[in-house]
Amino acid sequence: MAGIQLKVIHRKASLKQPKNMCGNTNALRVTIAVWLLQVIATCAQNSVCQNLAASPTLTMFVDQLPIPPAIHLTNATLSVGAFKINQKLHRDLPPTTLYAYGQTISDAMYPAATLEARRNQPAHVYYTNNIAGPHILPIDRTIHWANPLHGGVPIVTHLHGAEVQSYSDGHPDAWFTQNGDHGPTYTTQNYTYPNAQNPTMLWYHDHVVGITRLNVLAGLAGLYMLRSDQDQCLTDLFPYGQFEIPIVLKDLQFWSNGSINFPNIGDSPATHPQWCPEYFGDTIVVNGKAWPTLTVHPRCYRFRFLNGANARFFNISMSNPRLSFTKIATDGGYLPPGQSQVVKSLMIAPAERVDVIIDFKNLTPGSVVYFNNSAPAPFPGGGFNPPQTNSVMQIKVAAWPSGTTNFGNSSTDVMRCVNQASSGYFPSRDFNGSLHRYLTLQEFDDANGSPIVSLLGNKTWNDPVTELPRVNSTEVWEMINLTPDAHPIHTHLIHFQVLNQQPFDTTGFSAGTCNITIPFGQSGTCFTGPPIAPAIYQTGLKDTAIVWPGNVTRYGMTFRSASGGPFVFDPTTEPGYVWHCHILDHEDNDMMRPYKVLPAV
Ligand SMILES: *[C@@H]1O[C@H](CO)[C@@H](O)[C@H](O)[C@H]1NC(C)=O
Ligand SMILES: *[C@@H]1O[C@H](CO)[C@@H](O)[C@H](O)[C@H]1NC(C)=O
Ligand SMILES: *[C@@H]1O[C@H](CO)[C@@H](O)[C@H](O)[C@H]1NC(C)=O
Ligand SMILES: *[C@@H]1O[C@H](CO)[C@@H](O)[C@H](O)[C@H]1NC(C)=O
Ligand SMILES: *[C@@H]1O[C@H](CO)[C@@H](O)[C@H](O)[C@H]1NC(C)=O
Ligand SMILES: *[C@@H]1O[C@H](CO)[C@@H](O)[C@H](O)[C@H]1NC(C)=O
Ligand SMILES: *[C@@H]1O[C@H](CO)[C@@H](O)[C@H](O)[C@H]1NC(C)=O
Ligand SMILES: *[C@@H]1O[C@H](CO)[C@@H](O)[C@H](O)[C@H]1NC(C)=O
Ligand SMILES: *[C@@H]1O[C@H](CO)[C@@H](O)[C@H](O)[C@H]1NC(C)=O
Ligand SMILES: *[C@@H]1O[C@H](CO)[C@@H](O)[C@H](O)[C@H]1NC(C)=O
Ligand SMILES: *[C@@H]1O[C@H](CO)[C@@H](O)[C@H](O)[C@H]1NC(C)=O
Ligand SMILES: [Cu+2]
Repeated sequence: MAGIQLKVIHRKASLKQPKNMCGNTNALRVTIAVWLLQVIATCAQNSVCQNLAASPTLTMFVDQLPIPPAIHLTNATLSVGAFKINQKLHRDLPPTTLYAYGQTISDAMYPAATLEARRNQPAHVYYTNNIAGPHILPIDRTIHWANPLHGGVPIVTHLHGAEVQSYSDGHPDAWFTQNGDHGPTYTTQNYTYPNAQNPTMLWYHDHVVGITRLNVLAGLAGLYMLRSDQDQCLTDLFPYGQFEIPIVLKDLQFWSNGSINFPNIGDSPATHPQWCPEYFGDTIVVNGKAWPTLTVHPRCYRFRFLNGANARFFNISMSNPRLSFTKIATDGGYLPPGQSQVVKSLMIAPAERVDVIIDFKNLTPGSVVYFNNSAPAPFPGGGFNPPQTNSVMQIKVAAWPSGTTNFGNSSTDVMRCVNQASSGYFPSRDFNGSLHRYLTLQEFDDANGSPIVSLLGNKTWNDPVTELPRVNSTEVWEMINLTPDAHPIHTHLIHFQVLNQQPFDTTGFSAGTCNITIPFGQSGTCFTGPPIAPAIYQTGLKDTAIVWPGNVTRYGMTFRSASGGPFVFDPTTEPGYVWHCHILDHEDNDMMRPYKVLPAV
């Protein structure tokens, strides 16, 4: 960044309105002449941030919603490889080249097979890399990235939401390539998952430093279901793939030949030739099909949502106002007994999960329901919402086949199972007297007002570790958002709870004319209002939560297992953990920090 004038921005949207680099001379304000010439010369094949050629128009609701197959983890080590594949993502779209996990190249797919784990039965997964370079998406070599000596496509897999020892956590520098190059914190490809935590839905995805956005967008992602005896009742009522429906949301943009259209000219190309602040596609893909359709019968279904997008937030609602979501679990497990939430919309930021029951019992066969999306992109400012991104998928209600005798259980039966599943996981937590850490979220611009980097705590990924909590301790991390965007901030190893959020004066804070440690109402405070209880979508045990602009969001963190007991492994060993923004374009540049857990005193 030497020589670039850094300017902290406060109120300007990080995403400028789409600018037409190819047609609108007013937008051609790239200051470096070389870049200007390259842009003009290569306009036909290149695409610029937020100005991608529209995807081919695809007929909605023609493909069945795919259900990823389930693989049950056993005591034997499961081998999971990363492969380059071609996959049809819509009836009318030529196959798309993807990277995907599989046991072999022939069963590799996006999303990958769902791994089924049993609580307290440790599993071993041996990851292999079968992908030769060059990368199918453009790498930006000016941001900090793996940069393997002999080329290729580095991978490393993180099991998101898992309580694991850090050598199995998919540390961003623990990457490896097909031909044996590896990053500085690499020690093994044989990962151990203790599965000792609360039952919940996790997901496994790539986490390589500097190219996570490319590897995940290319398809390296799959679900991981951790089940226990305690939620067996629910598992029995809602068998996976039949009445338990995983929903992996994502947005992509396509060329007419089916390839992913990813910008290869950045927003501030003189600084970063490719990097863009956020990737948004105009096509909504669910479980690997664009705008799919699902047929249900009139009964209760369990839907397990994951936002697997790089940057797009989803706010999901149903087109039939009589239907509601009964939310039973979040990232870290079930809501406490009796605290399920009946809601009309689901706000889901990248990497967040929600587990809901929907009762279709009172719908007449032949009815059609849509899952719609209303979240502005970027969130909450908006600017990239082509109308088709408001449609997600279709659900058709079909009559029971003749001869059916089991019409599903009553909602009373369902809630009895929910309460049974959730009992016992909620150790009381008290954050009074905890250590508070004050951590800024900041975005920096070039002289033209284009974003070039985002930081946490004003530190880069490479700066020495500053967050050093102790085993068993509680801490409050105050996320001070100075940017115009909401950021889904994710912590590895532990689940936290959002304690509250509080509006503050971002300008005064940055100028140093007010103090963020002085309570609202007292002289010198930065706060402009009292703390506000977490929104309904911020409640429950979380490993990723929405940190709104203009607010300080407080994470109550306990450095022991979310199930209440101690970790069943040593969390203090190398290479340690990370916390970061889960907008993958931000995480890659440079909104990610290492953190390490110290022994209890
Ligand atoms: C698998 O390991 C568990 C302990 O984690 C043990 O109880 C069980 O017997 C093992 N099963 C087999 C088939 O070896
Ligand atoms: C992976 O590690 C586990 C535990 O250390 C071991 O039992 C297993 O054999 C290893 N698997 C491979 C393929 O190395
Ligand atoms: C698909 O089309 C794009 C845009 O013309 C091109 O850059 C890309 O190389 C094509 N991909 C394949 C696999 O032909
Ligand atoms: C989500 O959408 C619903 C309408 O469907 C709206 O009432 C709600 O405010 C939205 N949530 C957020 C956080 O914007
Ligand atoms: C929801 O999606 C359906 C199907 O595409 C569409 O007809 C409807 O207008 C959408 N509703 C909203 C509120 O966006
Ligand atoms: C589900 O319904 C069946 C049939 O009425 C009943 O036998 C069973 O106990 C119910 N399951 C639960 C978990 O309530
Ligand atoms: C901890 O703080 C909360 C809210 O500030 C308060 O309601 C509660 O009484 C405190 N608990 C103890 C043990 O001091
Ligand atoms: C951020 O860190 C730089 C040094 O790296 C320092 O010059 C600057 O004042 C810091 N800004 C804030 C807001 O702390
Ligand atoms: C953490 O706390 C629990 C209970 O409070 C205790 O049993 C355990 O020994 C502690 N662990 C360490 C490493 O201090
Ligand atoms: C804010 O106030 C605290 C004490 O409440 C003090 O330690 C700190 O130095 C102050 N910070 C600034 C920037 O004035
Ligand atoms: C704080 O966040 C809320 C949403 O939770 C938002 O409505 C409000 O505008 C934010 N406050 C400021 C000062 O930006
Ligand atoms: Cu971010």
